Amino acid sequence: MNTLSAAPSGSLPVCPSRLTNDWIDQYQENGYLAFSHVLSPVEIRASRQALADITRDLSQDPRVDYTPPRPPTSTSNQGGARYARAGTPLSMHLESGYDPVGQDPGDVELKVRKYCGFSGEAAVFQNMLAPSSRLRAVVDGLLGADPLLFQEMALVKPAFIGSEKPWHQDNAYFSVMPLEAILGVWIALDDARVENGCMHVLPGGHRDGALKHHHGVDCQINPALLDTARAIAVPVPAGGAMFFYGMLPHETPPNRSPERRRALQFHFRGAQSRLVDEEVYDREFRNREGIPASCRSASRRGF
Ligand SMILES: O=C(O)CCC(=O)C(=O)O
Repeated sequence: MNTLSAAPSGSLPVCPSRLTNDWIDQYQENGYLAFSHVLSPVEIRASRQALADITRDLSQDPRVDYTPPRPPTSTSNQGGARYARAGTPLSMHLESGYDPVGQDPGDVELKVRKYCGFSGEAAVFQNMLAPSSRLRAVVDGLLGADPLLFQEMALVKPAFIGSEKPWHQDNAYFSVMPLEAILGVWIALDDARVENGCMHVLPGGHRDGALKHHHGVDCQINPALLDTARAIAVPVPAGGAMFFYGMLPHETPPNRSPERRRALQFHFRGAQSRLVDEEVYDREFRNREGIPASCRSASRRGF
């Protein structure tokens, strides 16, 4: 892994209010763009506070559905306790092996690994997604007018115990066509560095087609299928963001550092894209040998 060629987080370009053709060319060439100052310091603070409020609300409200942790296994990082508010998309997932019952919300917050469906919970999230926002100026510049937000997660790597997200292409998890019409936005709420689990990408890898996914600790690509010597780390300062193709292979390593790493992630699809059924997607998202390569096809085939 070529971590030395990663840009120091302070040296990212400031997010432009409008994308020039040079930026668009760079996106098409490398499969991603990374900018600082997508969120203001006020938005960073408000986002962190909103996640803390969600943690307190979910972990203290007896009406919320609670799933206790499963015994940790070496093969899955998804057996942690979960909270979900019925009738809403909001849920919160904790790291494996942690029992939050009876714990202080401040302690629980330090063990969260993921929030789903959170954007309706605070104005700061709605504002950053509004058509007039800096974030949307980039998304619209890359995907065209009126992109559709179809997935949102806040992804956290707690200090010392944050688990890895192995190599994958986000399109392996979806079933949207055409494949180029998906864009992920990953926004750092803390300085994201190699040590606390920043993004690592394979520049240009979005042009190499679909790679076979299987279920290991997560739905992932066998690294032997990737030229990981080409991989680079993409450190991003708090408030900065990476915009990337759904076909771009990427991963984040575990966090063994004392610094927590929080991020927001949104997925948009182009206005003309469409959701297709599994059979249609299997014909589209297949590897060089013609084998269906998505996470769902891996589940069906038992790997
Ligand atoms: O934030 C992370 O650690 C991983 C994000 C990611 O790659 C994903 O969820 O697709």
